[in-house]
Amino acid sequence: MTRVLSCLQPTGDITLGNYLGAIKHWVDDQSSESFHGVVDLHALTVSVDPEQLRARTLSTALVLLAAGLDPESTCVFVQSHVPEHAQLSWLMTCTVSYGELSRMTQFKDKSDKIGDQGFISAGLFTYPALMAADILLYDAEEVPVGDDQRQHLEITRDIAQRFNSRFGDTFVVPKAAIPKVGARIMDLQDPTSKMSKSADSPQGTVLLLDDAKTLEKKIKRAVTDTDGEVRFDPATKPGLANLLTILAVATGGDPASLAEKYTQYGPLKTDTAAALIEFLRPVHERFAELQANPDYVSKALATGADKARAVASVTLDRAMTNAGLLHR
Ligand code: AQP
Repeated sequence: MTRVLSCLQPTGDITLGNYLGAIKHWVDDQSSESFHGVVDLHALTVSVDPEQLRARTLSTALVLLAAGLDPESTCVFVQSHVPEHAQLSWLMTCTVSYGELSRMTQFKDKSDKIGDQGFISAGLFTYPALMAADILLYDAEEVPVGDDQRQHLEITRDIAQRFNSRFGDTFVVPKAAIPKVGARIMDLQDPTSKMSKSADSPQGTVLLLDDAKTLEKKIKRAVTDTDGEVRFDPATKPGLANLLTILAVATGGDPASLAEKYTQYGPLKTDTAAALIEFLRPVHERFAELQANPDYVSKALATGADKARAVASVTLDRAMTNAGLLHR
């Protein structure tokens, strides 16, 4: 069985992009070798209200369980409950170079957004080291992620290989598993930008927990183009391609074949909204059930933290020993 790890940041409300690009695949492929975390330490790299962070961490964990991760077999945990992440992160910080960190597009994008006058934390610069620790602690062979995470996987592989060549075989070098359809869901109002939790685009961002009416309104108002021809062409018709992709994932079809069934944009939007509402209904129902059962959620997270620590502590110990740190 393949050891799998992938995580989610509690940086905002979970989007349809997070679900289609990542969470759905975690649920479909889950096993006793799957580890999925809510990485709350990453959310501290930008300023955030403590109460809001706590609430988002809990609701993100709830979403993972509502989506169908089974905490009896799959390990579902909160990153800060597993101190090994922060500990290994220092070793990773000392294994990655300033130059490599400077080339990360997420640092450039997020620091540009904050601007020269704002507070750019050192954590926003060094977070790839923490992310490498998140992955390498679990000896993960595969990391199922959306397309935006390619650069993070590359730097993690580079860090693992460098550490292994300096200190001997310590880490499994992981590879990314990126879905064929739905790996990059775009903003409905700006289909050349990725749909994102922290983007300031309320009409362009479909939230996983949007009610049916809101969802329908957002899909129907999605930006398309004016040539009126229905075909799957992400380069020249990104808005339409995005809708066809959403419809394809919701119905288990293929975007190019689905395009052949339509001659007008209106019916495509109507069908996409209807399919999406049905597709998300079970997640909404389960989320409401779990909200009413906080004991179940806290027990699941406590079990997840114990299971995660049992694996992570062994890897951390191996890495510390190989790097030359003295045993107590
Ligand atoms: N638009 C997307 N399409 C497909 N997959 C996506 N993912 C994110 N956006 C899309 C995938 O969701 C997983 C969790 O992402 P994350 O929480 O680690 O952070 P992210 O990739 O930076 O996601 P966001 O929503 O854009 O968050 P913010 O706004 O905080 O930066 C990952 O597997 C990701 O690929």
